[in-house]
Amino acid sequence: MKDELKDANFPTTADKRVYHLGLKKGEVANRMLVVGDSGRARMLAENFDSQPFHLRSDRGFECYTGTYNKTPISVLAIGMGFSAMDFLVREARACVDGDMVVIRMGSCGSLNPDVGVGSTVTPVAACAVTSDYDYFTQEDYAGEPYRISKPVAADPDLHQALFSTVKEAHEFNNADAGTDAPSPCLGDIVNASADSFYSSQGRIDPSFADTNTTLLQNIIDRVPNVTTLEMETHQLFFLAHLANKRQEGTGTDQPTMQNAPKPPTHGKIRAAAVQMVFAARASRAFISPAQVKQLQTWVGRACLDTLAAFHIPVEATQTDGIWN
Ligand code: R1P
Repeated sequence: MKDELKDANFPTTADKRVYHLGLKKGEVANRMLVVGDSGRARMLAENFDSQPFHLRSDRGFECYTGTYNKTPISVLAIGMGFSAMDFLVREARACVDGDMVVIRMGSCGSLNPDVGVGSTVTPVAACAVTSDYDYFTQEDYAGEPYRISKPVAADPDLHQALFSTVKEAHEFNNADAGTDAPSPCLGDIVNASADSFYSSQGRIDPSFADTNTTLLQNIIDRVPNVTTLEMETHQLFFLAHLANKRQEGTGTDQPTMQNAPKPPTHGKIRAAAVQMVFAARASRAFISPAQVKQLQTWVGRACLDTLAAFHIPVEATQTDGIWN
């Protein structure tokens, strides 16, 4: 293989901005709150101590960086899906020195009738549900149409900190009051992240040969404690796992090469997620706009409180930023 093909390059612009997020060092804080929706990010940024830095990239990624309780935090809106989370984690990693502490706050569907619309879940782990493309294009293929991976864990300390803050906020806001269905606050469930909103989340669409009528039951049967479905959390936990392996000096496919690239001295990625149940898959109930607004407000503050209070060793924190 030609040498230049062994290491696909990491594109940056002339002024050292990562290509898709449009950000450069100093514009992103070590503590990140990641959401899918631009309006949700804007609303969260209203909690900052003062007017934050804001950048929207040509690719639609948005970043607000400011301070919350005097602690630098970035709120990022990334859109949807595995690849959006991949761009975020890899390109933000290239912009930040030291540890990265990342919370995803997103919406999800519930597979459990006891976890209704308006519930909040803080998953301990997430698995991936992906189409096995060969099943759909190859004759006599022996595999199944969808692959369900083993779960990858959240960072245990960040998960615990996030869950206890969310639970306290849930009780304080009396979040169950006035709802018809149960809306508990759970911290011991597993999430399934799917590579499609439709096929790999078991939505039946007569226009496509998705072969997914038994998929939701398969997920429930094979993944203990699986409760929610969405589209990004597994990629976040998975990339944190890969980054932390490199920091430990393992996980390279070139271990014997004398000039094998050394892991950058970046620090760890610590990741957790909180999910708000917008859709109950069995009853087909969907959350109301008023409920969304209320839920996002207190869950968002719980995420910001968790990030601001989470300990990062001083030497693992970036000090040169627009927030100084
Ligand atoms: C689908 O409507 C989107 O909503 C959920 C899913 O993961 C997917 O991205 O997340 P967000 O509310 O963060 O966008």
